[in-house]
Amino acid sequence: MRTQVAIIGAGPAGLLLGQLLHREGIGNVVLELRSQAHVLSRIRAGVLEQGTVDLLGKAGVGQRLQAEGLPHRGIELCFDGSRHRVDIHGLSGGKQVVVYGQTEVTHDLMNAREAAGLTTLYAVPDVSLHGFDTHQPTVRYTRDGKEQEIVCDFIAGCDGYHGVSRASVPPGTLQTYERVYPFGWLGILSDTPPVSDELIYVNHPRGFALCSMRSKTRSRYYVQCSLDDKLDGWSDTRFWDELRRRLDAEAAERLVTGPSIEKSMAPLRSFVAEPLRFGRLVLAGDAAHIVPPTGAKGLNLAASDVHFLWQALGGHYRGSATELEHYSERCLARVWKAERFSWWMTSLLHKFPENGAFGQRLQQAELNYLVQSKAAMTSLAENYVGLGLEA
Ligand code: FAS
Ligand code: PHB
Repeated sequence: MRTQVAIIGAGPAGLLLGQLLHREGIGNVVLELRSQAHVLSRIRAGVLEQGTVDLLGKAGVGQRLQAEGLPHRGIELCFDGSRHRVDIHGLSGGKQVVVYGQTEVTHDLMNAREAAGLTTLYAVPDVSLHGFDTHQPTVRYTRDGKEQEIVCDFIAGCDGYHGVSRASVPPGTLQTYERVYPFGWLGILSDTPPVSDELIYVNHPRGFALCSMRSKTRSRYYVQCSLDDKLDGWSDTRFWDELRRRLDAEAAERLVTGPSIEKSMAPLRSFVAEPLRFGRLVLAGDAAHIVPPTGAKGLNLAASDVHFLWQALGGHYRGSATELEHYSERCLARVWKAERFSWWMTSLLHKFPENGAFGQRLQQAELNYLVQSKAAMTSLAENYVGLGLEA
């Protein structure tokens, strides 16, 4: 088989890139390790920056998002038993975020890809990348017991943190930066009305909690948990009790509980691989970087990488090499600012026993300063809505 761009991974980065390239008349094939059903079963991000919303519109998949997405113009910080609203909209010069689950984004992109009759190979277990230091790289995989090969101009590695793309880069050509956090997030999805109209980020002596949502009738909650915790050790009852203990009295009273329809644990890390391009192999999204989800940046960073990659590949086929040459540095400028913000939000809101009583008091001082300082809340607001693409 021959195509212009072979895309590895059918997560939001791979599917969004495939859609944008198709609308540009650039042929592409997507190869995905897991089944389509498995990809759709994963519950992940929930908050979209306006830039991501706009890009999904350009990809032709903004209709349901416009109809069902929930615009959010503020968040609440809860600590010392009370909640403080941060006026995201007012402090960011009128910007907002939209709550719309990553699962729905993926669904919309898959439907659009299918409607366009584009090739997506699911459940491909052994993808390997070759010759990306030449102008004719290839991707190999097995189907029906026979080795298959795709000849292409570019390989887009959109296969996440554990994917094959970054792993295929020759040793010594990648510089990586990583910070692993000493805790994880336990998340629950329930068909219960959200405890509040806006997201509540909680700093509590027992640990972090987050109250989010997917719609007016479907809630998404998280509690900080130990890396030693096991999912089967967290019954629904234990989860709801723990969430209630971390909320302020009014929210705890108002919390509507119910059976979980999904429950999962995720470790937290900050990670960046540099550069993002190796000849005709380019990395985008979680394949290149990971942020702790506290700042709601993971999916949005994947979208901004895809924006730059769409411009770079489009430029190449129009005869301009500039955008491709600057792809990595343009992505990394934005990635590192989001890494900083995600690290800052995580450091501010989670329990770090190793930081001791002094560290805990510093957190309290920073939270009290934050909610009393327009300048500090403005900084939070402009990062939360997302810095501009060229910021
Ligand atoms: P993805 O990981 O979404 O997609 C990569 C795709 O590549 C997957 O479908 C995978 O199956 C496939 N793949 C892997 N190896 C392959 C191979 N060898 N061959 C072919 N395909 C391969 N972000 C937030 O903003 N908020 C959150 O609450 C949040 N929660 C998260 C929870 C978890 C458990 C994880 C892992 C991430 C979470 N994130 C969250 C971040 C998440 O939303 C990512 O930023 C987003 O999925 C990035 O999209 P992609 O880059 O497409 O990577
Ligand atoms: C979510 O709804 O899954 C979500 C929202 C905000 C975050 C992280 C996760 O910061």
